[in-house]
Amino acid sequence: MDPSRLYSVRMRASENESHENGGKHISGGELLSTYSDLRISVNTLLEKALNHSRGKPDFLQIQCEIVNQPIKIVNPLTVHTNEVTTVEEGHELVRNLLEKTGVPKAIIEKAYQQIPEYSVRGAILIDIHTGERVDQRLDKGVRVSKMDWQTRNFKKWATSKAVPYNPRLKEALILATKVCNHKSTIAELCWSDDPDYITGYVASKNIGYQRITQLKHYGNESGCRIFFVDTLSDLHTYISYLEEQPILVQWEEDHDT
Ligand code: WAQ
Ligand code: MG
Ligand code: MG
Ligand code: MG
Repeated sequence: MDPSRLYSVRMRASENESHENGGKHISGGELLSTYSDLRISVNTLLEKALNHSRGKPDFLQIQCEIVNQPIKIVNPLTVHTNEVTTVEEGHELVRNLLEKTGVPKAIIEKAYQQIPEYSVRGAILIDIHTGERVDQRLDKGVRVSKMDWQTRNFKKWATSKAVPYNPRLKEALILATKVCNHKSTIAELCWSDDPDYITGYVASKNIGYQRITQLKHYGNESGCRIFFVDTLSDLHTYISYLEEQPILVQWEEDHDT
């Protein structure tokens, strides 16, 4: 990839109406592409939108724009898979892991009480001191973008870690790595809104990317993406980091030792 000419490519798709007109979110995606790979990149996101378990889109938008800011290279979070046998066990583990990252117990419970209220196409930000949602983005949430991981390097990493080549894991690990790389992020909690995917995770800089094999039941279309933050006064800077700072995940063998 020629880092001097990278494009940010973003896709969003919804059913009935566009997102801003109340349509149901089907799919979103973001990547970085060279100019010469733009056709392939746009097609990758088009395929993602057209073949989605949440439904067929009536509204679909793909946008390409050149990245002007310098790109930051970041090592991926360490991945660990926790096998659980029930959804309840999964959420018990979520609570334990979040506590380990430094989110207070009462704030974790408050967040859980709020989860059913959220139906957003991005992430919501919860302040770890108050337990209140602070992003004020309503049903949009904050969409993290301008991030990617070159396929060859990802495959090298996956082979070395004996992780199956899973594009969903790749996507989520890129996002979590970017989000947890900011000092104001205390932890992230996520599971998919896709009815056919039940593995989720808790991530932070310290505990890494902790996959949990069951965080909901098959068929359930309620997802979750919460960033627990300690941002105080610089919320605007934090959100612009999430949306604007270009990040390339890159793994070097000797980084892990
Ligand atoms: N920025 C912010 N929020 C996002 C983004 C983004 N770029 N992408 C998705 N979300 C939010 C949005 O609200 C979605 O509805 C929700 O997250 C779930 O997104 O095996 O597939 O893409 O290790 O459905 C995690 C486990 C899978 C992967 C998560 O999420 C693994 C997943 P989805
Ligand atoms: Mg999506
Ligand atoms: Mg996704
Ligand atoms: Mg989804």
